[in-house]
Amino acid sequence: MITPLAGLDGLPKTVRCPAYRREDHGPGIVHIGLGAFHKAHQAVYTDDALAAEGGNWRIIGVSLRSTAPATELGRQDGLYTVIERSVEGTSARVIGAIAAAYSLGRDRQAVLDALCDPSTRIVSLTVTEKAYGIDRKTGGIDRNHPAIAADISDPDNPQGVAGLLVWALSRRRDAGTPPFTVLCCDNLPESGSMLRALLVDYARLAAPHLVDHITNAVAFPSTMVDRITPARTPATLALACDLIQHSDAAAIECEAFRQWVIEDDFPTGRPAWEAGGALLVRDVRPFEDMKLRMLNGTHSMIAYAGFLAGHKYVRDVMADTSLAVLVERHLKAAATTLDPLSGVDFSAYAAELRARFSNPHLEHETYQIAMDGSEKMPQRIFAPALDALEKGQPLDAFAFATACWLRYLMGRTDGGHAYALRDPRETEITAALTGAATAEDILSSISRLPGILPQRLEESATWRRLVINMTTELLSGDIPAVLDRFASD
Ligand code: CS2
Repeated sequence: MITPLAGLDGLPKTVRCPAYRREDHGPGIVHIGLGAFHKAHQAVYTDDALAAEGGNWRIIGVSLRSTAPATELGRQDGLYTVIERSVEGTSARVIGAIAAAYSLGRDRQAVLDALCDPSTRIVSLTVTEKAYGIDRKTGGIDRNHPAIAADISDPDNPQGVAGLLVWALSRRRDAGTPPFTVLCCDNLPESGSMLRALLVDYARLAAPHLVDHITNAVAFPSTMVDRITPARTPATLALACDLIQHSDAAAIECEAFRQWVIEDDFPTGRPAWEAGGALLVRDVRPFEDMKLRMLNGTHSMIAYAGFLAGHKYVRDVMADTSLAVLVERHLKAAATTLDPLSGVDFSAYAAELRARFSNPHLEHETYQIAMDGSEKMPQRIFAPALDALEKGQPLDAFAFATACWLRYLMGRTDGGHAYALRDPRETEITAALTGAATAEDILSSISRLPGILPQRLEESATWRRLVINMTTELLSGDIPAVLDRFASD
């Protein structure tokens, strides 16, 4: 009989288990955003760190919105399976790094207590780009963002990232507790400075006495995080059950590859993440740019072009010969915008990415990656496009990705099938595009939305011409044929 995962006894020998006694290690991290990516990434590195060097560094996981992750993990004493899948095979590992799992709505007091507890020395985050409430034009807060607006009007009852962190930093300072280190693990450029600027701007309105403290006394190391982690499906849970011989409602699956580059700035200490292979460096920016432009930028291009061409998974896009050519071109164009990075060969990195995208065991949906484009395109496509423009390099690959996104924003496939954009600015985008029929109308309508397309790019006649021509072709129907044409150009 299959019983639920509740402890480590009775697991098959093939399953890797925590190599430390969980009860010997107290919590030291509060992690906000208890999704699959955190469970596949930072929690795994922390598990390795605990096994190698111990310490009180287990994680209190917090979901801001849903209750499911906390419920699933709560029932299993924080244990869950990571299924690692590569061409070499499939393996299961049970992670013990999560000490407690909360949902803000349900366990509010426990979350606030954990944020204020002196034992919490790091607060890390994977909440996705849209949850921060960044105004892309100013780098400060977007006052129309629902969580920011709610927290400004009631800062003592925080709901969102900025509100919670500033509230907790204020309480800690009043209590004479050193501030925690804030570690942003989302796919954002200069993630540490970005989050600091956001909190400072929020504090100006909600807690002006804290502006200096946040500016000078709190560390915000930047990071580059990487592990492809598709959304979980019923097949994931069935596979977990086969592998661990127990049911595991919190299991996730991901690729075997993982990478973490971290700026080493932790005044109150950190787990020995290098034991899991993390690279601790002084400057993360070049790694962030490489990953955001080559991996994530190509991913977004794959998502829009692939979805429009009728491909469900990233691996199907890689098996399409025309799209594979366009992927290779995009990787090359993105690499060309980067400054050299000592010890890293961008063409080897590109080859590795092509192999990772082709992983036959991952069901990574193009529609999943297509989500939240207005939050992703600026750092993934427009920033390298701007650099290319300034360096006099070709803009074609970035214009192509942009044209695919614009076509995707029409919300309807060639065959007339309507789909939701799943973008935080969906209502605004759809309203802006109402009545837009030509590529020129579409580009102008999206350009008018604040904070999406950089003005210097819009001012480039070459850029506009390329985007308009490519979008016109994509609007002409038979997208696979259009993609074949682009690939053979
Ligand atoms: C993807 C990322 O969904 C997306 O936007 O590009 O989640 C990607 O899989 C990860 O950043 C890989 O580390």
